[in-house]
Amino acid sequence: MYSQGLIGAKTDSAEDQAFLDAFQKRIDAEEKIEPNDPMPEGYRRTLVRQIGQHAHSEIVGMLPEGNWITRAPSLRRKAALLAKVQDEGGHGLYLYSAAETLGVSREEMTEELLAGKAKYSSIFNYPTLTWADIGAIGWLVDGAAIMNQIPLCRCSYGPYARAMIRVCKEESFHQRQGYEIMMTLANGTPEQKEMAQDALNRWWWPSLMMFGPHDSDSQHGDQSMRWKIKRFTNDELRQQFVDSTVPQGEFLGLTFPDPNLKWNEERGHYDFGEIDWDEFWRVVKGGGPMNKERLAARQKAWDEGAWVREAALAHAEKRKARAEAAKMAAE
Ligand code: BYC
Repeated sequence: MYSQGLIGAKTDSAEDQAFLDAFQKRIDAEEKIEPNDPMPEGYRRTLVRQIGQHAHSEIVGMLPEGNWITRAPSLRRKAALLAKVQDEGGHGLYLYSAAETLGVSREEMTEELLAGKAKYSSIFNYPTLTWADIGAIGWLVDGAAIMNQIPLCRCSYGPYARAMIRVCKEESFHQRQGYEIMMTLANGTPEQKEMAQDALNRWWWPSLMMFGPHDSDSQHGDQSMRWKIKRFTNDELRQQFVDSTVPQGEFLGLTFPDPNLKWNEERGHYDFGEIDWDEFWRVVKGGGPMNKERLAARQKAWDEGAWVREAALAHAEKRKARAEAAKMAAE
């Protein structure tokens, strides 16, 4: 399996135990780490990997929903969906900027994505087949994203934590617009209720996969918890998501596609069935239903935007040359 996050890595950092201990002391004291602060190379790489993956997820995540903007059932739904998809684009931009504070450029991150080296969330490799999928994405996918991202507002790295505050506020509007679509369908005609149920059937398990592998298989989990990049483990967040989402589904009168889902009085949590981890790793490694299409769409956007990047560079060079000429003339 490939691993991202090596871009821009320095190999010459001298990190003796005293340096690592002093850094951990700052983390344990809940101090925020800022871009120019000394930090272990592993901390920097972990953040570049996670923030880069997060940024790519937001941008690739515009594709499944963007697919339905022209087919939204009313002007009101279209306006809300347009705003949501634009918000996701904005989240990608804040996150690329947060990652850039760690010494990696957006171009490098994009090249890693297009080369298939950088990951993005597995959830965006599933197709959006009906309008109900837009409801299910808002309700479940944004719901899972909020569960994961609220604790990231307390991440030890300042720029990531601060970017998450606005992102979470916007995700909360996204989740409500999705749930409202599901509510309308679930209370509509039998065909509409069936569409809502079908969307729940297809999106439930992939939404649980968003939280990553079991804690026992999470490569980065323990270290990221020690560094307070992550505040909860993958399994803890998944359980919180199940506990808060099941009553919402029951309120809609829908059934979750998991015969093992039931309230466990003793634990004070819902028990649920085992995720299909073969499917998870297949999708993560590029074998999901939409992986090829998603990367092809990003490649096309990157190629078609080349002239904009070139024009911006040429403009910057002209301005610099003009400023230099004016300075020389003044001397
Ligand atoms: N999909 O050691 P682990 C959104 C990878 S978008 C793909 O547990 P970690 C939205 C993981 O990267 C929100 N890959 O990793 C947008 C690692 O591989 P590498 C997206 C996954 O980092 C539009 C390996 O598996 N949210 O809100 O400790 C519309 C082992 O995992 C996945 C974020 O990106 C996955 N699901 O924990 C609507 C949140 N899971 O890197 C909504 C930020 C794991 O060694 N990210 N992998 O090659 C995180 O919180 C953490 O990175 C994760 C994984 C919990 C996802």
